[in-house]
Amino acid sequence: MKITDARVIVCSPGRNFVTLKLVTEDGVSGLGDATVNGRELAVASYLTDHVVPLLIGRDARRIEDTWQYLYKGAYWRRGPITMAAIGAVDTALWDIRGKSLDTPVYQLLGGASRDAVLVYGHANGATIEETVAAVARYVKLGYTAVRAQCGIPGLAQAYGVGRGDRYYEPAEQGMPPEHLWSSERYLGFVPTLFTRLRAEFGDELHFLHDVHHRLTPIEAARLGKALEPYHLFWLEDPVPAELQEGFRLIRQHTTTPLAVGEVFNTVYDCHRLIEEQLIDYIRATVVHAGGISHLRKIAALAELYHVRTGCHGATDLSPVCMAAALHFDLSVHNFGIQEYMTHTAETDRVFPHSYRFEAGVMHPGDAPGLGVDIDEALAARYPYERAYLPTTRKLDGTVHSW
Ligand code: KDG
Ligand code: MG
Repeated sequence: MKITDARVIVCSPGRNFVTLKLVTEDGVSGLGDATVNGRELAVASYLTDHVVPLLIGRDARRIEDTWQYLYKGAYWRRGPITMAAIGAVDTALWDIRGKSLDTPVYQLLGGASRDAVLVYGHANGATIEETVAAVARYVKLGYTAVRAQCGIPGLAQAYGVGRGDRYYEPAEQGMPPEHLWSSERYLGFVPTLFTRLRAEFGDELHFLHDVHHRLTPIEAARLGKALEPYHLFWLEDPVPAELQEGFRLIRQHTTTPLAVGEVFNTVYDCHRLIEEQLIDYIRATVVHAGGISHLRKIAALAELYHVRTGCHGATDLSPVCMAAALHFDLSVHNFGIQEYMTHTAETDRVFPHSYRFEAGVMHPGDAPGLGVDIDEALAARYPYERAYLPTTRKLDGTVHSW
């Protein structure tokens, strides 16, 4: 089953996506997401200029061998661009395998370990009252797990808070906007938000919160401790995670569960976090961590250490990645939760899919392969538009992690 065609489709139906489409000599096609938010064309070039020539003529059934060939054979390993490109090839090959065997991908991954996949939605508001109202809307839709973000008094912008009623979409056209940040103002305010949310919604609803890499370990320890009475499902990305051992300090001080990993590319970014049980949830996902094959290896290591999965699922991960994540989530034993942000109607039209949401859970559907397609003619009507994620500075002008 030789690969005869491989092409990269860059489109912007509401936001930019990079999609790899592989076609075999039998006419079976497979899709992989290769989107890296704000650096899309770098992955498109990596694929078109360097990977596609290596794929033509290869046996589409050799998924693991192709992964190793692209990883070890490149000499220059790891990094978000390389791993997104390898992840797209891997995902497309699983899609092809499922379609050629007429079975959904999760059946190839060991079958369903659960009936459906628990997801969390994003509630946010400029004020606590707006956030309370947003959480109530998610509860009404059947969600039992909700991420809550809120504007911080004294700061003009806060991570995770959208403009007006729009869902949150941080990338913007033009030059990157600069946001101001104060850890002091943030740390003083966040416990107030969760006091109010627990008072309003009681004890059962799962609450999650994303710090988005902004604190130092000792600040994160203080926040985790302050939030213990509100028993969060998780506190996400409390610090930048290049320094894995930095999590020891946080862990010594708080029982608030920790989730990390949306920017991780390989198991080497998280093996110490997992083996020392410094985190509770690993948030690596299909597109940015080398595809379904590599993500399964991360999950297998995590399973040994009581760490569960919590795949990143923001809107910059295309419906192709969302579908792949749901097949993975349904199958791995140590699944924890899946992030779910709905895409725009244009995006959903460009990527018709069989996955579905109902009452707080999702299912990938039973279509052969991933159950997601791309309407290439429609995609061509939404050309790429340069967009950047924001950058952050502290109040004194020092560059800070966004
Ligand atoms: O591209 C960046 C986004 O994917 C990220 O900011 C979203 O942190 C995020 C999340 O948890 O969804
Ligand atoms: Mg996050």
